[in-house]
Amino acid sequence: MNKKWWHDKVAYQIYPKSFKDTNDDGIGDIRGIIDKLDYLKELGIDLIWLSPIYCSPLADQGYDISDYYKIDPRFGTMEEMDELIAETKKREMKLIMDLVVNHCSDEHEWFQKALKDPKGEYGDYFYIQEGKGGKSPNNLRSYFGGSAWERIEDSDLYYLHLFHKKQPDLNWENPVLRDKIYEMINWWLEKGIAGFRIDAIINIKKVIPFHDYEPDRDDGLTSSEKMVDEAEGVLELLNEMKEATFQKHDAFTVGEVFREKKEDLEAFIGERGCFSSMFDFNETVFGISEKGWYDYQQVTPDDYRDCCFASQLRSDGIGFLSNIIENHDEPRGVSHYIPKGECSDKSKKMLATVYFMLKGLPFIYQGQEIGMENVPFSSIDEINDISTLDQYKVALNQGFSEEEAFSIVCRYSRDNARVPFQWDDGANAGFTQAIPWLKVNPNYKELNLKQQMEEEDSVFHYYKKLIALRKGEAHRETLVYGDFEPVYTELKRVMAYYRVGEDEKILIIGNFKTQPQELMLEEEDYEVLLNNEQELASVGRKILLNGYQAVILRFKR
Ligand code: TEU
Ligand code: CA
Repeated sequence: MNKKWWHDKVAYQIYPKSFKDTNDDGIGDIRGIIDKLDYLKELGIDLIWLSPIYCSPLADQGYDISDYYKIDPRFGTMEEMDELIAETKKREMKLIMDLVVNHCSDEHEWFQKALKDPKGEYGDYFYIQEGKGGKSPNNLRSYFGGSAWERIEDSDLYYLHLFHKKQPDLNWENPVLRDKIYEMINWWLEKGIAGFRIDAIINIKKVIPFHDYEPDRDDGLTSSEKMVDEAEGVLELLNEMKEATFQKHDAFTVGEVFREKKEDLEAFIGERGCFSSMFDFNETVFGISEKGWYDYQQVTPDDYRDCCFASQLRSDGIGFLSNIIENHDEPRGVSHYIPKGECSDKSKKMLATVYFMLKGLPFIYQGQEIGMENVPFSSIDEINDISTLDQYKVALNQGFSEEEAFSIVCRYSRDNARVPFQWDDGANAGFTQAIPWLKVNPNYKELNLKQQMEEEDSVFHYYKKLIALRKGEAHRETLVYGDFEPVYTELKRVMAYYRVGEDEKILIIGNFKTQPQELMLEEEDYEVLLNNEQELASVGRKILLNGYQAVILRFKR
């Protein structure tokens, strides 16, 4: 495998609105990120993914962009953005931005012009179609609920929005639009950013002409996923984009790709793939049913392991996946993957250990490094996320009571991960002096960075050790490039694998049980590289893992 500059990086996702507020308006800002760069450096981060900070009505928290060339004043100014780019460079960190080009905001100038003259030049930037006998052009359902078509006032025309109606889909069949997008990408790359996380990109290819689908719920609609799965030719578009932009800049790109066709993995992330990497969502979407994500069932430890391993084996010899336990669209990893009632510092460290050493690029979502947990929301009025509000409606329509519907949508709500970062035990967890845009998790008094920095065996210090181990000279080669080999898969609630290097084999094991588990090692002769406890009980080749113990062991080859 040809080595690339990004292979050995540890990445960190910042959700700017909730990271750090410096001007006391309750909203995180670019200045707050600049102020915390030294903190990220200390943690060991060298690649930062910034969720959108472009001009936006924030209907979908910035994933609805009204000007790709401007910074939203709530986040700061272009001067501050330039400063952020310069300050990351100074610290030898790479900064990537979010590229949201499946859709833009309905407040974008392009869309405003399209509305004025749907048959004109800008009309062709979007999917604007005539209705069918007073109804929308087809029966797709948007990901955020309701029809994916919105009627344009005083006309029989509709525009397509696979997400919210404030996010009209851009027409990728139009070469003029594509050039506009490529121009914008190059403009940012020339400014000095290192690449992009590419939003919802699998959705850019549509099935045209639009046709109706067999309804999958009694609303008569069908998930937009149906059309996306049926569409052919997304890779041609993505390769064109790569050649026109990323390739020339040796940029790093990580795609938000769902449900790609198995045989296409190489075309996405292989040596000549259209992206550098893509997220592994195999385990994150496990348990989400056709009915909608409100109906999701918690993943068991064995399912979690099997999903991760399947992805590892699938990408073996092909390329680098990006591994996560959470992001801004999901519940907190520790609340999602650790069985209810078993969440503790120890189990949090165990989960961190087993996902972090998988082959690929580890991403940490803000707050994960201190073990932030889901939020005990007390009423639907505390929820801001449009997607959660939609699923709440779906659940009500399915016959659940308000109380039930609220309790089930909370489990997977995107707002679990979107509440402010817990910096300290002061007012609003040290995030802001004002009223935060989203409530702070009340557990911040006991769970915050300041306290964890002081406590030597905190989750934070453990993440530091994990990162240092992964990036340290001694084992980097094995932990980045070594083969992945599953082991002890016959044991329940154990997640274990080897990373096999030239002259060493590194064994990563986590016990997903509160009870101890016994394990027979291949050899007696090993070195303990990391342990989430003080001791490892052993007799010869036999080791006894305590409940939720995790260890990383090194064998010579
Ligand atoms: O998420 C895409 C998204 O919502 C997917 O889960 C979607 O359901 C999938 O493509 C269907 O298979 C991204 C962002 O991360 C999210 O925050 C935005 O709301 C969304 O795109 C729209 O930009
Ligand atoms: Ca602010």
